[in-house]
Amino acid sequence: LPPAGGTAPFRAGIILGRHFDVAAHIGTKRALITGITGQDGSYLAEFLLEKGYEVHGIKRRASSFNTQRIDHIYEDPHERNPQLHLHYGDLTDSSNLTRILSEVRPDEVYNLGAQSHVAVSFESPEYTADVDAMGTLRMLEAIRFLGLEKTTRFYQASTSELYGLVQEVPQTETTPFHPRSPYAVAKMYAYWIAVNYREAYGMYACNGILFNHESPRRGETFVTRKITRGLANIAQGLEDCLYMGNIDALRDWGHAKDYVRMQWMMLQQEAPEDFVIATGKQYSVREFITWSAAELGVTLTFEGNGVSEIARVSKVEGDSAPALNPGDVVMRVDPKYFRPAEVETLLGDPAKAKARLGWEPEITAQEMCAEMVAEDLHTARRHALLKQHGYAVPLSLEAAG
Ligand code: NDP
Ligand code: GDR
Repeated sequence: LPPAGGTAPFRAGIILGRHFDVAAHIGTKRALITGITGQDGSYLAEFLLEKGYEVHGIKRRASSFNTQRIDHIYEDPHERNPQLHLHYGDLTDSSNLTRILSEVRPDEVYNLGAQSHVAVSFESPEYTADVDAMGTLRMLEAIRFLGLEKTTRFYQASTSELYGLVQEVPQTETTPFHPRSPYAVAKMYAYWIAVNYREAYGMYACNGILFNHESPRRGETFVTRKITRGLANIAQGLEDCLYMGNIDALRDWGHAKDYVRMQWMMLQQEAPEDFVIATGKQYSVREFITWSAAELGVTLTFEGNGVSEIARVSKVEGDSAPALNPGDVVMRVDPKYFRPAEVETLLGDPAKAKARLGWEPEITAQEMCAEMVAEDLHTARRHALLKQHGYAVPLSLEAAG
């Protein structure tokens, strides 16, 4: 059943989501993305629009604008035939999700919305469970309630955090889970409820077990972005020092652009299956700090051990770090950022994704790091210029997590 036709009412950059022009969209595939304003949601929306999809996204109401990552693909609904539609909603609100699903009747749902920060989940465990675990159930149940379970395909954003205390190296689709945070436990419920709806109702539901993936759009308090943004600011004299947690942690880092391609590929198969998405390469947080500094022309020497370690500048080359001199301390470990239970090491084996879907990551962790530093340096240079001319710098130095 198509939704009611009509022109979308639009105010202040947001489609209020009740109606859209159906006639113009017959034959076009329709996708609904929860978490469209996040890192993955923004890349996935771009990707699906390029493929000719009509894309709907659920956006939370906030007291200030929160669509920065998708502003560049935003389309004024007054234009003819817009392909991107935003709906106000929240994964904690069943009636809202049911209404949006009944209006959009999507061919594909990508459930990316989540309280996605592991450290924050220790601070807000109940909320994390409500959004990440119950939110997934609400989406699946709304699809079933509306009778869409045989027509709507469902992608669940599962995570390598499920492996937690790892039982096998590298981790595959069959490695046992041992979650180590309220976030991972909530995501474990989401994983199994997606499997359950597949088995119980024959629903096309897939879990993508994605290892860490980053980009210039990564949230500022995840470790890679905290490092690239922090060091770029320090290099330009906007901050003094980067305070870090466990820099011995090992991760398998890929690029979000590569990973959203695989999210789509997973829903194009004949039968639903779960896949590990990873690069198969592992590096430490300390190595990521070293690469980022090198991109700024700065060589670092680490002193101490993981608990009271510092990084000192030993050499500065080029013109990216005018504020730094040999001897400066740019990083200190602060145990405040240690987690109550840590995931020390993760390394994925993407062999199944390669064999079955022909998927391989195209961007290396080092290339991604270079891209992130370049973008953060560009912003830091702009901010340094503002500061130099006496203007306020829009810098949020709060780097919780
Ligand atoms: P982000 O934190 O960048 O984005 C999360 C999105 O979820 C944002 O759009 C956010 O909205 C939205 N959201 C948060 N709470 C709610 C809520 N209550 N109701 C509706 N939407 C909500 O995450 P990523 O893009 O990095 O990750 C996407 C998904 O993939 C997440 O589920 C994450 O847990 C999972 N994942 C991520 C990995 C990674 O390395 N990036 C690896 C494995 C899994 P707002 O913008 O308003 O905050
Ligand atoms: P993670 O990503 O917890 O793996 O979850 P994050 O970048 O937050 O941490 C990676 C590792 O770095 C260590 N670390 C620090 N982390 C942060 N955030 N800040 C620090 O100062 C710091 N110092 C060291 C962490 O302890 C950890 O070991 C991400 C999220 O995107 C999840 O949603 C997703 O499911 C997993 O990746 C796969």
